[in-house]
Amino acid sequence: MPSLSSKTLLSALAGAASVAAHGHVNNIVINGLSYQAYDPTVFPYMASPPVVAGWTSGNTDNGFVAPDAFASGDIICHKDATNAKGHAVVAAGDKVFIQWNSWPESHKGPVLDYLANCGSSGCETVDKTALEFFKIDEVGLIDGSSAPGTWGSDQLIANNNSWMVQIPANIAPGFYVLRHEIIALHSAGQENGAQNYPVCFNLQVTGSGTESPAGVFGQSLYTPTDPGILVNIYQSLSSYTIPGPALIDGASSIAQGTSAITASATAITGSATAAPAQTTATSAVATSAAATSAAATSTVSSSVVGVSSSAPVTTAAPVASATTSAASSPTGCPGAAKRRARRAARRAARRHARDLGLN
Ligand SMILES: [Cu+2]
Repeated sequence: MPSLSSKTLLSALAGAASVAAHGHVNNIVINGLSYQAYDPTVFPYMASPPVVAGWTSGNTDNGFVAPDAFASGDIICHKDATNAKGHAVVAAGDKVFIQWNSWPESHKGPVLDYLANCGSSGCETVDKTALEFFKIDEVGLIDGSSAPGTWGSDQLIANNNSWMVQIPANIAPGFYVLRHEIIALHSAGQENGAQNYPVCFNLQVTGSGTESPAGVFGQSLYTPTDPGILVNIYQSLSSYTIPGPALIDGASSIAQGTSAITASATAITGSATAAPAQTTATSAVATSAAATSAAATSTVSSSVVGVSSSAPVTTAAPVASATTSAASSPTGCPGAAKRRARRAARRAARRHARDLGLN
């Protein structure tokens, strides 16, 4: 649409595009139980959003955290994230299936997973800046022979926009934040061009493991010039250095696959060791906010790829798109820095529109 290329319209378009084409995590599945995630495109507009195991976050546009925010709290669990008020239960050694609602093919890059121990009081009140994350899973460049290569993100898309991560069997029982992340590298050839999409969940890990691995503060995970952050993927690559610390001993990135949903579960509150409450049988999932996981229920259990086609309805999203795309990048910086940030956000929005084939 060449005649409509005013900046305003462009960023509005890009905002709409990012709602349609970017993604967020819809739910996680543990041993057949589906726990709803925090939906950043819907929950902020609800009077009383449900208590879930996913941390709240301010990425109402399904947007990203840029490298110039790597030292800020936003990199930990996404923009303005606050503690989830509930948690899911998982045994060490078990798998967590993380279901995104969609992911754009152009947004190639690594998929990473971390844990951080919250201490005995649980993760619902922990100070996120005090969390020390250790890495339990990473998949970067799978095949770089033909630019822009095949990446963890491509594996995620091929796996029904979902990711399977194993909680290491040697981890001591306790309350942990699971930090899952995709880093999109389509614009990473220039500084501040990478895009981090982190998302956090509260887990109670049970079992008889004994390890308490050392970790890294979220604000210290990456720098803007890490070789895996500032990298041009539009050339054949023989190797890629996945950013962040090394995997802990005992962790391994497992083969991808699906996790059939047998019931939906409500996040557990408080610090008691409780069996997860199964609120609904599979057949009854379709009530209220679980509409999207109902789609997941029928499709995932029959092992067909198809959740994303019906899931991203997210009707409330367009409310935010036009305004948030430009204004929501780096927040809280006064004057010139703010204007610079707005310009950067507009550039990013234009890049997105281009990437997504809108212009
Ligand atoms: Cu994007």
